[in-house]
Amino acid sequence: MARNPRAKECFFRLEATEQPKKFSSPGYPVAYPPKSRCQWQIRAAENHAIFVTFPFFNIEDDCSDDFVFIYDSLSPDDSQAITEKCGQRPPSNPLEVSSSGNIMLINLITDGAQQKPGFTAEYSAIPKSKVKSCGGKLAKSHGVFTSPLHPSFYPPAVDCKWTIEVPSGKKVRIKFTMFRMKEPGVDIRVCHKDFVEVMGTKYCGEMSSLALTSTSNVVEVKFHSDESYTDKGFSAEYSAYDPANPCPNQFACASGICISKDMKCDGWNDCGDMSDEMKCQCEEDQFACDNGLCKPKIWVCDRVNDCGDGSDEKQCSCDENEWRCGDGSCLPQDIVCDDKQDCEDGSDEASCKSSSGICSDFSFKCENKECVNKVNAECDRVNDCSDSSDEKGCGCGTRPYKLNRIVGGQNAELGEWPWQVSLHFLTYGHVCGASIISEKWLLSASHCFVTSSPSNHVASNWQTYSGMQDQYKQDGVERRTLKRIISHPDYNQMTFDYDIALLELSQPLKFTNTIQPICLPSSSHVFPAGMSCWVTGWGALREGGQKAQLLQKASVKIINDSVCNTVTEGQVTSRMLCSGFLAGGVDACQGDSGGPLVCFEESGKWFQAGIVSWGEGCARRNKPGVYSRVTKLREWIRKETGV
Ligand code: 4AZ
Repeated sequence: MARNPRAKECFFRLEATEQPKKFSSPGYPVAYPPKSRCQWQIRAAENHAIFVTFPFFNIEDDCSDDFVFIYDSLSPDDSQAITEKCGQRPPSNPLEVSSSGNIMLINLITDGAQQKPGFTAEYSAIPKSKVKSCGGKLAKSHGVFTSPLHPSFYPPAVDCKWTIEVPSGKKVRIKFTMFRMKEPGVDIRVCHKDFVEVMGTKYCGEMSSLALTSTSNVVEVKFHSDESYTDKGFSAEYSAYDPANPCPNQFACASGICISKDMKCDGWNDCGDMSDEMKCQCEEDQFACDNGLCKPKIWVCDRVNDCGDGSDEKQCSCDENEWRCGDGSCLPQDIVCDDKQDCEDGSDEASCKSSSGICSDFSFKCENKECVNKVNAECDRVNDCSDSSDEKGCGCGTRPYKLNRIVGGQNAELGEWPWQVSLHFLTYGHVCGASIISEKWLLSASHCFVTSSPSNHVASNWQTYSGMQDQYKQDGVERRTLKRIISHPDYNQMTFDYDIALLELSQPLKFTNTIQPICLPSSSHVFPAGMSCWVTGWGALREGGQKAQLLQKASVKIINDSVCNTVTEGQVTSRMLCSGFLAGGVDACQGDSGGPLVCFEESGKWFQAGIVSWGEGCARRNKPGVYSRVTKLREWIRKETGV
């Protein structure tokens, strides 16, 4: 660092007081300089710690190029590193750190390539007692406790102990609603650095569901952070329960949590530890897996390993020299990759690497008419077409913000689904969803516009909101009116076939961190059965329920076409696909219509597989959501919009 002539110009000594003060990176908000080595040394009075929050943070995405390093010391000593961060953070997930003592060092290191706006920071001194005082006795029958300073990063070098005591005869259930104590180079089975310890077991890393039960009416929870690297910590709820009746009118999982009795032996791991699926007598419509689990019979031979031991897919395999199509039928092996569709679902031509140049329905067609027989060749960062047309128009399907994936529940974060649009009709507020496919075009469902009321097809009756997360907040939201609604000419109001509409905006959108287009899959793109995708919207939170204020997200699985056809009693056409869970519980619902079903591809981009269309009710068992199949409608979209 001494060799860098710029170092002196970018060295700051700051004095933290209880009154917050601000600083920002050089060049903010335009861009930080290339090859900078900036240091901010912050000091506070004795018996104080330093708290720093970054309201704005946008550093290059790759931490090996540019990064901010924060230390619990005045020199860059790795053993006292608090954290290293890069990328962009949305305002809903600001970086907030604190020191353990009255000193802190913040370094900004940048390389010669891309320069981003940088950061703003607010620093203040907080009494050390506020940082270090944690733990204590919890004697109520239920309550909440968190790591110090949660949801900010906890400080380094802190130990806390909570003693939870409930009336004798009762036991304690502890549920961590958020848990993140990740540190580089830590084996989460050992947790030798930061940890939470309950009844002799140490927990660290990132956990989405951690629920524990005590063996008596008293339980201790210890929290330890060492000198280096901190994280967001945890938030936990505890409650007393009667061991004779731990879950009144519900099923008690071995982990201690309670679930609805209907969820026992339904083929789904609802407890998280499989205890609801053990000791089940398989019903007539269930398949008995070799490992003792029961799964719905219609899941057998759907190419998803539902049993976990493969037994539900074992007996469906074809002979050695045969190929098994998605619907389970067996055909001679030599029909695979012969550029002819032999299986009904095209699976025999879906994964052919060699490019024979012959075109089938399953090849990607380059602009120069060449064909590429490779699965999902578009936008995968490999030039497959000699004219590179497979990698054209790929500025889509990415989310600029670094997201706070640890937030529990199904509320989406700002910027998490930047292609999601809310469609408002006259004075009704939100009625349908849509997705951004270019600056000027949105994709939605025909049934939002073609109804018994002609006014639904009048463009000027609609308002579109992009970049929205909360229906009551306008920050960063772009409102556009519609110039034109194009519903598919073959849309059938009775069957919902061709349930797709294109919306032309009166004014183009400007793409931002929270407004981005989704990638459209080519007509040959394959979204295999069993793939996990996401559906988003402000629709009803349950069947017949109220619409959501905050954008909701749900992870759903692509369902095999023959299973889809069975459960919908033959109502699906080739322009539709099923996604969800046959056990029910997760689904799109009224008000989500027109919104996107998106899947993350290995190429690092999100593609839209479906448009929320219909379903029998919402989240019912054996009634998955039905979506318009974008691949089948891709050419119509191109013809109408040029996208
Ligand atoms: C609707 O009414 C609707 N469960 C959308 C999706 C689903 C059901 C109904 C799927 O817009």
